[in-house]
Amino acid sequence: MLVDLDYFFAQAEETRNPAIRDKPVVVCVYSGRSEDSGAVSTSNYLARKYGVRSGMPIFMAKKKLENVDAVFLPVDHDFYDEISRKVMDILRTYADSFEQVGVDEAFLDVTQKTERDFEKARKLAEEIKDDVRASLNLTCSIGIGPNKLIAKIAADSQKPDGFTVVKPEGVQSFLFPLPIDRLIGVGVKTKEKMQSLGINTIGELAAYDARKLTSVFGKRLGSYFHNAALGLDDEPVAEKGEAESVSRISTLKQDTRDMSFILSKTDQLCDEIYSAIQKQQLSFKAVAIIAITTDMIVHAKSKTLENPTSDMEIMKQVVKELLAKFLSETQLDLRRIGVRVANFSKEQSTQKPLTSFIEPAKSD
Ligand code: TTP
Ligand code: MG
Repeated sequence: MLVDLDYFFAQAEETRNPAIRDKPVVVCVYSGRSEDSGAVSTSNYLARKYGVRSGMPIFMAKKKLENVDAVFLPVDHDFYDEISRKVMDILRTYADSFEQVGVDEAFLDVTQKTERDFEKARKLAEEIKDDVRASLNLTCSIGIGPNKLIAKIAADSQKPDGFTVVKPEGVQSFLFPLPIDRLIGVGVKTKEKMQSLGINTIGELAAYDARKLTSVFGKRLGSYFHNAALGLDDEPVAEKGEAESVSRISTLKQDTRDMSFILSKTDQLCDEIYSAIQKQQLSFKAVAIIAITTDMIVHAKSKTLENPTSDMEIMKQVVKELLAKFLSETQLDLRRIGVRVANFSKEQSTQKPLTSFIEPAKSD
């Protein structure tokens, strides 16, 4: 599935100031050259009704919202990044494998989790939507499909708060009527070129002679367009770079701040994480807890170890420390608790890496 947050920057602004929710909200990148020079980053759906679009000059957006009680705000990337991290922390826990793309989007491979059952996937997606709304007061749009390409197009096809499921047998009837620029990789220029060949819909692209297509667009792109138009895609969902982590999160049987009660849950989560990372022979160097208090605020506390380890007792011990620290800082009960380990290295090294002599252990 692909999860995409709705009008992300503007929605983030609404969460910190709910009073603006029923007004057009426009988030802007001010260039600083003159008062209104710069471009619109994004806007809420109310502003979009007036014709405001991402990338539009600010003065034009102001013109569209003349005599309307609208809110114009400067971008605050630190704030959006913080919310993005919290969202991704939640989403990650629902996936067999997870791939964040951009600040407000992620692919979740849920093949195993749902046993390839699209009805189970539908229920899981509903759970995810409820979870993101309850924890962070944000809506998102979700697309479910047999591969990443279809999931992405499905997610784009209904917004905001959208939900679109495309089963394998429904792929072609979903895709074929769509205009070609809904296909990932078809921009303005490609669209014009295809239109000059008489191709206007994805169905027409699928029916177009594959050899002719490669003679126009080259071998690589031509065969991509041909396969994509047929809904074919086999790219795996894979977390890129070093950000990889494994996490599990769970709702407590009751709201509580009882240490031993919570620890019995985190121990269980640690066991699950341990079996997941053991299979891949990974050592970890960072441990975090994710705590959602009864006010639905998501807190994360993490600690970086001096050396990578694959020892589950260390994992549990650090979780205990972090939990004790967190509980000493809040008066509230916990509603949900999660554990995350990260900073993996492949070898089960017992030897101290050189860096451990330079880098002191830090906790944040
Ligand atoms: P998108 O997911 O493309 O847009 P969105 O979340 O605002 O709206 P939608 O409901 O259609 O998903 O982009 C995510 C964020 O990236 C968006 O909130 C702001 C930023 N962005 C820009 O700064 N400039 C742009 O031109 C676009 C498209 C996005
Ligand atoms: Mg979005």
